[in-house]
Amino acid sequence: MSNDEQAESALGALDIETPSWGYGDSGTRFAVFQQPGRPRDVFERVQDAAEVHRLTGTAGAVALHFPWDAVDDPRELRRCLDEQGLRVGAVNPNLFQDPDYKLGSITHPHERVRAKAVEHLLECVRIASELGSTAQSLWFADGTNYLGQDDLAARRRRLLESLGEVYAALPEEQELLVEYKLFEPAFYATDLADWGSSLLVCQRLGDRARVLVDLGHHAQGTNIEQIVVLLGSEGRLGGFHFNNRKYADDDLIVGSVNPFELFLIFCELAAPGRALPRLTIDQAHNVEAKVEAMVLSVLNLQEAYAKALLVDRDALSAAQAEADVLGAHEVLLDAYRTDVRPLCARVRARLGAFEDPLAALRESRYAERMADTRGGTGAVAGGWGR
Ligand code: RM4
Ligand code: MN
Ligand code: MN
Repeated sequence: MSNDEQAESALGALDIETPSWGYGDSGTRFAVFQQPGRPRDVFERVQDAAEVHRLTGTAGAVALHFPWDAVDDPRELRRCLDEQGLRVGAVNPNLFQDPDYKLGSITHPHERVRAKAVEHLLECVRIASELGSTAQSLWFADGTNYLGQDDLAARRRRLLESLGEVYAALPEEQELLVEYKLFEPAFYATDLADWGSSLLVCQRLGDRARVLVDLGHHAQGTNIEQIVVLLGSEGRLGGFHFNNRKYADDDLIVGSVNPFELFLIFCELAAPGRALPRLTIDQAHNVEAKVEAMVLSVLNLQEAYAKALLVDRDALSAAQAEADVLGAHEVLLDAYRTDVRPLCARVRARLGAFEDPLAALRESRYAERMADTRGGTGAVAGGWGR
């Protein structure tokens, strides 16, 4: 197979999870903006996810968030996913909205609150089993705002203890993905602030605990592609939450602010001998149309991956071996400058999707049809809008 054929076949196998919570109402710290046609429940969120997959051919799974996506009978949700031609992605517990968690969840100073948090995590393990999901994706809002507010070492002990309980209850087919975030909502000391803090926890827990990298969760200027290499070489890179940011955890469309960084990340994710980890979009589209934003996000991921697949790895290794600093750099730039849009369009068509998914979305009038059937604005349950 030629390099191009190889790239084409790898690109066709790209598999992105879109987030149920990215379809519902969301907002800034200041307001939640309601959009006409927004899904009113998890079944309609799944319907939107299916539309994104139909258009792009590359978004075959949907990540779920509980209790936002809670239903009386999980079998009904499983059936709905099947009917829509989607798989269930990671299950994301929610330990950041209940007033009990104001001072933390699994690190909270009070035993009662920690027990409640652990019980929710265990419930999510059960839900995942019922839905056939293979991952718990954990993000904790835990941390402190003022020095002296709580004992940092004790918080670390509580965290390990609580997660130890959850890990022990995890069935074979599920893994724990442990996300970290430097800042927000705690601003003095976040309990899992960086990849190192998460990695240490994962190493204590066991092989099925791995780190999840969210692109909005680092200090400015952090070299994410190097984190991919470090975690990858320890076998601990569990997954990615894609989005883009300018300043903080902005959750903008992936690749919209810094497409070059996204390309560099994919260069490491797709390096020879590496298997792609779980790839999920984690975004909140506050001012842009949601389905359209998700489609564009998938397209940006396809293009970044395609460019990374076109890197001439032999030429790169040769230049590196000869200490040809700018020669090696040029190999990367060559791939980055390639117009991969025709390649991506070809692959999408082969997958039974659309050469131009955004045009197809507009022509189908999906947004208008949903606004008609689902109604206009007004807060709905499940998600930030509730
Ligand atoms: C957090 C984090 C989590 C996501 C929530 C909604 O900042 O990225 O992954 O579930 O936001
Ligand atoms: Mn995230
Ligand atoms: Mn985030």
